[in-house]
Amino acid sequence: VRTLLTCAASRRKLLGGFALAATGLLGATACLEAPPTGRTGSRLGTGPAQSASAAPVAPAAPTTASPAAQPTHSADGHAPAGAAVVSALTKADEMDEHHETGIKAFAAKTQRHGSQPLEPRLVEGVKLFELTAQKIGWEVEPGKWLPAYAYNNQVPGPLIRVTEGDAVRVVLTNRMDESTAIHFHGQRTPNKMDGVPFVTQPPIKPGETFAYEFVAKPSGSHMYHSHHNAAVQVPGGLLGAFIVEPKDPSLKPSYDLDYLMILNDGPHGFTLNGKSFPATQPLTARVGQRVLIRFMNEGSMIHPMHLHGFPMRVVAKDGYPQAPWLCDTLNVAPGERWDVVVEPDEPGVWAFHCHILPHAESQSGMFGMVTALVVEK
Ligand SMILES: [Cu+2]
Repeated sequence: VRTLLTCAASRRKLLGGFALAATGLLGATACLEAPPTGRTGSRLGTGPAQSASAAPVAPAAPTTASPAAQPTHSADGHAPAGAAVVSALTKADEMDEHHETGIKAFAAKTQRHGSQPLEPRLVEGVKLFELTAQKIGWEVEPGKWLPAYAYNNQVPGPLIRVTEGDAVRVVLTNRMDESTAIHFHGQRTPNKMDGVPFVTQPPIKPGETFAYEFVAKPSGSHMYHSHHNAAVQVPGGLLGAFIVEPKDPSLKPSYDLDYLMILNDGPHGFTLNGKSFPATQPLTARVGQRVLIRFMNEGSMIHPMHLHGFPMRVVAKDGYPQAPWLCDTLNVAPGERWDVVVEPDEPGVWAFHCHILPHAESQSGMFGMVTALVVEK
């Protein structure tokens, strides 16, 4: 099983030819769009990525074109006629250019990525993981640095992977100017390790350290995140994946590649694994490989994740195995984890995005929850 990280080299190689493929992708996307209805907003002006809260973002209303820019319609009422053709084409070109620029920038480089595997120290049979919560700056898309909360300077926090039945100790040091606590979402911990301030423990104050100790169970795709000032700390970055491999490996679905897709929607905009398109990273695979994708929603909104080209076979919900079923759009609600397996049989660059379209695309092009599954022969 190759992990998210070991895929990086082949991902870079595949993307060498991405610009060409992306032109095709742009063409296909453009066909589905309504004709331009007004001036093209600037990327910074219209992208909900700039939204400063987790409140739902209303779809941008089409702006009314100025009378001078209004195309004169021909008798059939559809195509602009005469001089208006020139004006319409100019507008179309402008909008297309914005879209193309975004696609060509994919997968844009930004500093640092989250979900780096965290190696434990073995202390008397216990797997000890160390986390430090700190406020940092995070590059969500090229050049766009935003204030973030982070575990070990990453958004999402480091990937913790253990095996069912492991004795686990997660030691959290709080280097922030506010209190915090960690909840291991989906784990059946002793009550006092549940991580809810004033319910099961006092808040971990600035400068303090707290050790969470429990036996990892049940298996599956789980999460850890702050449970204190959580509507701010979690969208701000205090979250991570907590994967528990089953003790009995025969209970695992069979797969060749293992990808994480952590959704978030807060002060960083709409993000996949802490980055917004075009800085999101593609998933890469070869024809015939079985690709496991672990969706996790740490945001406050539902995100119907839609993969072009291939069905997704759902194999687990919240870490619990399910009788498999097929879909191409999967609602991932806040707090949920869904594991799916995809078996691509057709090479190409396949769009992969949230289907609440204002989370993924504006008149100035794609942004937010957009990535691609890049399939090589
Ligand atoms: Cu969405």
